[in-house]
Amino acid sequence: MKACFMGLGYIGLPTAIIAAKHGIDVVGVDINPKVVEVTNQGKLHIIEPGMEEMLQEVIADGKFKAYTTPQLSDAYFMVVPTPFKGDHEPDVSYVEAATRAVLPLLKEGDLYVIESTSPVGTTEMMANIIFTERPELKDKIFIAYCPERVLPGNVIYELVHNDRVIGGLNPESTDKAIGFYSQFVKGELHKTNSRTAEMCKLTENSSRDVQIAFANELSLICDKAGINVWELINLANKHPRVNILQPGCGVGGHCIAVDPYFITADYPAESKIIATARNINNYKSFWCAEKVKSTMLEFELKNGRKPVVAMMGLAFKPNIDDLRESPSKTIVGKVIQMCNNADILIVEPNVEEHKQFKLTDYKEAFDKADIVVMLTAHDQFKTLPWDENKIILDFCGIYKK
Ligand code: SAJ
Repeated sequence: MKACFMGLGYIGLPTAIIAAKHGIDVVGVDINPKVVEVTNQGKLHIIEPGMEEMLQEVIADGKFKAYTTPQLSDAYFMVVPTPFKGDHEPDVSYVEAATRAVLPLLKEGDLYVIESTSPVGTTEMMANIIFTERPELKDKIFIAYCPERVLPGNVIYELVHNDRVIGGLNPESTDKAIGFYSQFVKGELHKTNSRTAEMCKLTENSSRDVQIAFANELSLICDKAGINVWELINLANKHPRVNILQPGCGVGGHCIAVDPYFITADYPAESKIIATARNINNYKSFWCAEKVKSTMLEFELKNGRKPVVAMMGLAFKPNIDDLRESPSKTIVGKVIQMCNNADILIVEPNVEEHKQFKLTDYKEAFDKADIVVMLTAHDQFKTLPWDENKIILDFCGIYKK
């Protein structure tokens, strides 16, 4: 079977490489010629441990090649972005464009799969487009929705070992898709229909957003109640059936902070907890920025000078270099905006430089600062000893106090 992956991003490229590694002839397609060029040179344009060697192997074995246009295959995978347009309205135009690009190549017996996180009903919508343009293919090709749930930074392992949900437009499509994925997925492949598979992906991430919102709400309550929220959660989790997640400075990334809107946009009257959780997690970032501002003002009133402030961490989660949709960045921007000509030192140990912010070494920033703001729980920050002479605002549980 020859497979064509439309979209060579964080998910498409690793999946294409893993499939090729397991002997499948793979064509990778991306609209960005630079991505195609760099990939064919055996260089990764995304950061994923161990992936570059694997790319070079599958290119050398002649099992993988990247193009800017789709090539005749037996299975086509839509792994393109599904961003927002307007006010949190899902945008499936990239999925539609990729579908229309492969339309002329589709033939009887082919498999068409959407992997991109999509609103419920997208697979049916794309099937209508296919059968409108190519009526002779009706009930002659297999169509399914198969979301991925890999954790950035652990993609190679999880792509092979995670269970997957396989949602066919009909049972024979589910079986056809299972036939493909079973060539390289060692996790269990769970059968369902396309709508349930679409909703499953959104449900997984929305459930996590709600759980994080509960932890963030606790942190606001505890700040007012004079309780250490880290100690509280640690104690509550001693209960055999309680598992409260950790408060943070907000929720970042292009998954947990995004996917819940795919549900609230389509089911606004019903999805109340999901919508409120999103608001709480967004509000937490503003609350943190206000906390920094008021602490800086108190310092100035008490000491007769503006404080030096260290903003520790720009990445959206610990120990990665991904700054996309990061609440830390939002907070740093707000603090700089609100507290003009204060001395703000910005730290992100996982990136060399940043086009918007001048970066300072984390030890130097910590030593110089009057106020230390812990935003992202990078391991490096855990080596910095608590210092009674500094004001430390720990929004991400470095010191748990
Ligand atoms: N966060 C907290 N407190 C916590 C856990 C996370 O504040 O207790 C924050 C993180 O700091 C980060 C955000 O939430 O800003 C999201 O981080 P994450 O650890 O949830 O991971 P992601 O977004 O990198 O990956 C998630 C995963 N989904 C789930 O865990 C249900 C991953 O499996 C998905 O594949 C991925 O979304 C995706 O692509 O959908």
